[in-house]
Amino acid sequence: MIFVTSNQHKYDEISSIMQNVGFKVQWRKMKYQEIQADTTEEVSLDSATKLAPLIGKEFFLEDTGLYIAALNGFPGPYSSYVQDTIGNAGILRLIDDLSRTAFFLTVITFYDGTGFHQFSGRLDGSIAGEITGKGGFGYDPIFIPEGESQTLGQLPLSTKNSISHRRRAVTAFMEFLTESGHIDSTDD
Ligand code: ITT
Repeated sequence: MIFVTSNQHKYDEISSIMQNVGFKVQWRKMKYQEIQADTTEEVSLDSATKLAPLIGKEFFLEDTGLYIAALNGFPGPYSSYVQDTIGNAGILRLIDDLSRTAFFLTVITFYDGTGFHQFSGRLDGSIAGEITGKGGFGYDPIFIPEGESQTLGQLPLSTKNSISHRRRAVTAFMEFLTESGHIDSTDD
């Protein structure tokens, strides 16, 4: 199964989750243009729709956003731009003494050769007081999952992979593949 992403961390997380249960993942390393839209679902579907004629066979991609309640869901679909501009330190400055409730949302879009299917996964938690931990990537050092006392930057990757937004989206995706009796033609 081809997974299109420019992000090595995403590939590592997804391939480890899927390969553990017997799905092969092939990395198509590609940076593609993303539209700015109101939801992560729209961004993910638009990207897949543009890539489908180029790839010409089944593949999936995913879009992830960090949604902060006190900022009305910002940065959400703008997470990539915000990480590249103000970064984690900028997010901490924006939140200041506001409520720290937040969640990650991953939306996978799968192209099955004719149509598109979406699967999402969410991880609730809160924004940490400071940037902590060297593990993970992106917003991980400022995000504490619900029920944990450390950030995703501090927790082992195996813990992140067992509870994450990405894990939940991938699980729904794999259930769909199994239930629909899907045979991966890229494995041949
Ligand atoms: P693609 O090529 O797959 O688009 P990307 O890194 O641009 O890779 P996104 O647009 O989905 O991916 O990511 C939006 C931002 O959110 C980006 O800055 C990521 O570093 C960050 N991010 C994504 N998943 C994350 C995770 O599991 N933990 C922390 N930050 C994450």
